Amino acid sequence: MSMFCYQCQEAAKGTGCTVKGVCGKTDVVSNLQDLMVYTLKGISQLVIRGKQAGVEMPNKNHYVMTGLFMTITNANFDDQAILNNIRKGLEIKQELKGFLSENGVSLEGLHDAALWSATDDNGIIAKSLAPEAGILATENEDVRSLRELIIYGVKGMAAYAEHALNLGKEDVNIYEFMVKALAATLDDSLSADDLVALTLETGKFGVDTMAMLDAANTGTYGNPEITEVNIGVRNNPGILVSGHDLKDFEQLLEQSKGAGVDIYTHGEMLPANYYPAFKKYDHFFGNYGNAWWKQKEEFESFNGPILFTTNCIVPPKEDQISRIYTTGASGYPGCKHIEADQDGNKNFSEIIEHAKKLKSPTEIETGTIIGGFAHAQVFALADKVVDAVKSGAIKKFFVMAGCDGRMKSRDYYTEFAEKLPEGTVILTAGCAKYRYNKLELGDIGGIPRVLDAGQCNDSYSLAVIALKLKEVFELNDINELPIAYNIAWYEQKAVIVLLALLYLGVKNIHLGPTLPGFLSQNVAKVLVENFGIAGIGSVEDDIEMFMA
Ligand code: SF4
Ligand code: SF3
Repeated sequence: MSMFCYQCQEAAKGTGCTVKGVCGKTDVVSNLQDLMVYTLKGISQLVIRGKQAGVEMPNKNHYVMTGLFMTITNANFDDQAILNNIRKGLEIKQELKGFLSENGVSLEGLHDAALWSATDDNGIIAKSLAPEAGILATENEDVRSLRELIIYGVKGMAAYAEHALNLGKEDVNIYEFMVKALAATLDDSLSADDLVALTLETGKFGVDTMAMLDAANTGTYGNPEITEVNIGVRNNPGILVSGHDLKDFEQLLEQSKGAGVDIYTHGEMLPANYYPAFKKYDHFFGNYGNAWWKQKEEFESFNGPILFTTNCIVPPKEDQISRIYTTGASGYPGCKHIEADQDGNKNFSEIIEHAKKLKSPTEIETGTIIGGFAHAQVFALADKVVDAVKSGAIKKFFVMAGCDGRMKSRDYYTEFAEKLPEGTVILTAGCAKYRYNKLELGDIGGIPRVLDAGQCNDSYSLAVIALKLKEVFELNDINELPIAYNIAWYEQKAVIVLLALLYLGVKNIHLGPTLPGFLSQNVAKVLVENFGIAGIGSVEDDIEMFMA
């Protein structure tokens, strides 16, 4: 075994990747990512030590957040970028240790994660191979499972918090929670019950983070509105933008005005089409392609350069590397990385000039898809929706938010959407939507049967809609609503979405296509018994069960 990672749904054999990631991550990158997290845990323990002694510690919140973000699935494959960031972390640890000593705070009893250091890159690489830096260092399977569940939740939280920060919104309570949670995963005195409680608290901060990002997005770009998105192409050179960061998207749109280059969204950037502020750009044409895992073929036919603002990157073909640019927490060896200046501004001129030299995109689809059903838009239609429920025209809503992935078993979700009976409406968010957002599922009295709220973080919108419906129908419990949850997960953002829903009291969520490999039998049992979490079965059986 040269690595161990089980943080995503595609973990080899459902239990963990041990030689190379199914995602394409090498053992070197995987081990460095583990060491990155280990270093963040150490920094967190140092911060907590100072706090407990009443010392105001230097603020390292942004470093912790970005470090976590760099380790989520399919965000960063660049060993050098991760190595550089670990080096930075070691400097921070030195600074914090010095600061504690100067303030008379003892370093005694601190974990190796806080204490270790290395003098050069060889030392860092050697440490990344040390057993204590890896996930399996926690021997008890249940404790490991809970610790990792918390860490993955916090990774997703960090990603969303960074997007909010890019739009000028942050919340120190969220950062402090990340630090507390990371430090707690080093604490052997915590019982399984303590860790279960911390898992739920992670969900609470997940709700806060998604609410903050929602406020940042809608406060900056307006409320998403019903939009028909063009999925064809135009005869100009184009730039394809993937990932989740709207600030990057805006900066590219601004800088490419009048350049004769069209901008297209890809994957999780599709919901950018729904925001009023982006509609004023004539050169913003529409969406090209599907969910992340089809990118190799779609990037081939796109012909132009691609900008990754976040995950999900699939290791590209050798001859595509020169056309792919990364920014923010994302990275891939050989791809040009665009850094922000001190004010957060990025210069995209190179990618714009690059686009001008390349062919316009080859058409792979034509027509439009509809979306933009985040909370404000759905509230604007509330009377219609409520009437449809009261009249029985809508019998049930299905929350089918989350992620897509390349596994064949995910055909389940397309088939499930196709076979849902009349009178059902799918509420979606995240790249899971690509499994059914191009099907002809019709509408119910003008309400489309697939309502797309936006990106995976906009699952928050779906929770807000559910809470509003609970109020309108004067129910005591969110679980009394005619809403079923059939969620597809893949990476750690889906973990924070799931924990957020659990915190909001949503029960009986079905999770697929497989349950997380990082859930031990006992932890899975806790989730089943307390929250009614379940997997998926056959499409027919599941529909019958949900409709009963
Ligand atoms: Fe395997 Fe997923 Fe980890 Fe990649 S992120 S190494 S596919 S478990
Ligand atoms: Fe998709 Fe990666 Fe999760 Fe934001 S782009 S949902 S998988």
